[in-house]
Amino acid sequence: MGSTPTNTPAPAPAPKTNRIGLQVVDYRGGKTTLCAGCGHNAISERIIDAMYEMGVQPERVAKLSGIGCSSKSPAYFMNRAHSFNSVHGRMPSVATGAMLANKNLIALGVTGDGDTVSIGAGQFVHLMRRNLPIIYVIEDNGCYGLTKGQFSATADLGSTLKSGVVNDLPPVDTCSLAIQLGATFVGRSFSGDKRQLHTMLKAAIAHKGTVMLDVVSPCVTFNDHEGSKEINVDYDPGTTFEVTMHDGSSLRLRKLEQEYDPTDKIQAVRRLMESHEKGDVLTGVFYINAKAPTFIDMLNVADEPLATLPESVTRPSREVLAKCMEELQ
Ligand SMILES: Cc1ncc(C[n+]2csc(CCOP(=O)(O)OP(=O)(O)O)c2C)c(N)n1
Ligand code: SF4
Ligand SMILES: [Mg+2]
Repeated sequence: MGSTPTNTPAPAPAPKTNRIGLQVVDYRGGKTTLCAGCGHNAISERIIDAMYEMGVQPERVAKLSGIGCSSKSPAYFMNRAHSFNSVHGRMPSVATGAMLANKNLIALGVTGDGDTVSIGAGQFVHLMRRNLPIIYVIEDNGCYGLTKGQFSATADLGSTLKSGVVNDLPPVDTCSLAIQLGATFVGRSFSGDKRQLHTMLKAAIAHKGTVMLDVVSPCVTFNDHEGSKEINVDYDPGTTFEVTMHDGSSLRLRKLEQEYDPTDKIQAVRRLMESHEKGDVLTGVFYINAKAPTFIDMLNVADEPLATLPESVTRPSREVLAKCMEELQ
């Protein structure tokens, strides 16, 4: 007698995993509370994908931020990573302390244009010149989203608020500034450019030193309704793309050509300035220096991270302390 054919369903395919055996869900975070269509949400998605694809152990990552909608976003990716939401504009000093205490961490700073270029300008300047190993992402919307959309120092000259107020101050270009100050991997992208941002983040994860990525990230503060949609763009290297923003204004993105040489610092600054003159927002990786020593190298810190050294090594003995006291008398 032949066996009765059964209709057993085919076994479900094994979930996709990365090189360390984790699934993409292992890189997700809490549900976002940011506005629908906010560019910051798209950036969180790209961080999740890039970390997953690069097979980064989530527990090695320290997510660091300041205050702002952008600075809230680390709550929406990589729940398994460490996280520190610091004071407005002060994330760089917390990041520096964390990395000096445990150089095995992968520091990922997520900040806003207000957090970085307004209140945090002093801290930003000194972070960039130290080449601390960190991926520093500015979610740049040209305004203080969290406190109702006032202009930030990256807002374009002549841009207008819904109230009619016109910005009459020139913007700070965070990328030129970072290059001149000493950052060793500097780029700009657009939150809705999945392809470019994804590739840029993966390269950033592989870099040793300060990565400064300025990601133009539209704020829908003044246009936050059910129809507010994420703005997606896809354009080729060497071409321009005109984006219409939520408030009706437009932005002309220009992507660096494939043959561009990112090791030439002077050219990088010149290209940024020339694009600015033309009214273009240049995107791509402008500058890379893979050879510069990092802040950790310069300080010649011990191989074993300070955070995991036993007390017997970090604490001077009673005799040593007594000797110090004697010398002070
Ligand atoms: C010391 C201090 N000053 C001012 C504020 C008020 N404040 C909170 S967020 C913010 C600006 C945030 O702008 P940005 O960093 O660009 O983030 P976004 O919300 O646009 O993502 C300001 C001024 C604060 N929280 N702390
Ligand atoms: S106010 Fe602007 S920056 Fe903040 S969540 Fe909404 S869209 Fe994003
Ligand atoms: Mg902002």
